[in-house]
Amino acid sequence: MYPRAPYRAALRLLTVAAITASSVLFPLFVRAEMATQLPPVNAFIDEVAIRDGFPVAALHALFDQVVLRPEIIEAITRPAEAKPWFEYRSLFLSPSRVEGGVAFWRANKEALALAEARYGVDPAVIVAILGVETRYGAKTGNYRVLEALTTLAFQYPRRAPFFREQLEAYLLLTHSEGIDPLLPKGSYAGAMGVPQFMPTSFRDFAVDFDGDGHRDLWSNPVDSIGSVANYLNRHGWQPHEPVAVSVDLGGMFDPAPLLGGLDQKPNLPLDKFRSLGLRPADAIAGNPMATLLRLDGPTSPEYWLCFENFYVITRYNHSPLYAMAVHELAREVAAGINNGKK
Ligand SMILES: [Ca+2]
Repeated sequence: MYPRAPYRAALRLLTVAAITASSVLFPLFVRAEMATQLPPVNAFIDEVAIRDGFPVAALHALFDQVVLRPEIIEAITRPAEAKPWFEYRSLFLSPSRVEGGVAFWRANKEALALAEARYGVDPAVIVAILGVETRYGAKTGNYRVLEALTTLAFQYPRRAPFFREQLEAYLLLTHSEGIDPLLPKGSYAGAMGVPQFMPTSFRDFAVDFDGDGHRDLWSNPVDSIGSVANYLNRHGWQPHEPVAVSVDLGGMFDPAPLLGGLDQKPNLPLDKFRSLGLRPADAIAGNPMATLLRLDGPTSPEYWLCFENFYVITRYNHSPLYAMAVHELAREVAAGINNGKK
């Protein structure tokens, strides 16, 4: 039943009053801000249309449907990597994540064996990366990738060039893969699928590992496994070499001058650390290049010697905390697999 006319008029007045009041108090909630209301978005569209040969009208029609998401700017300014190590570690080393890794490994053992044969990468590390990123594909993110990348490209000045490059790569990627760019979902930063590839990584390193003609990182664990292995291989993974080893300082008073740089690139031969009295918890063969890392334990610092493969994992996510979580999860999942074989 429709309200009678005088009632409708009163309702309209009330609505106008409510909107006016709320736009003073809560301007963000009045209505969503559309991307094409921002002049730089329209300039970007015109640029990309010329550079990549997209029809300009189609791009404008696409971005007319893109809503800017202020909550993404909030999320990116408080990442998990800002936590101390012992808190960060507990997020990723839970028993359920270890058990999930053992189950994922068993369900995908042929693809993992093939990835190791083709790319030389330890299956435990591939499984652990997928576990840390998305719990083996269970949590791939609920933001529209197009909206996340557009918001970051135009409302996060600190990294605008990076996200504009990712946005352009995303348009090219969805075009070449025949995907509607409005559909894929991902993290608040626009990372996609089981392995959380950014668009440039997807274009450069994703592989169709099951040979069905599509690179599907959203729902296909086989393509995801091959793509992570290819990514690590292309960033210099060294087959059968160690990642990191916990180290006893052997009474050294101040290890600070030995600590590696921010990027954890190995900078000294292991024998140098051995000669200074540092004692690795596990035997390490040969004399590989290493770097010393200090992490915040719950009561005192932890020290680790990290090798080239640790650095390679930081190419996936530029954080030593991330690489160490991957390394420890890989070890625990591998132990679970080996226990099951006995
Ligand atoms: Ca495929």
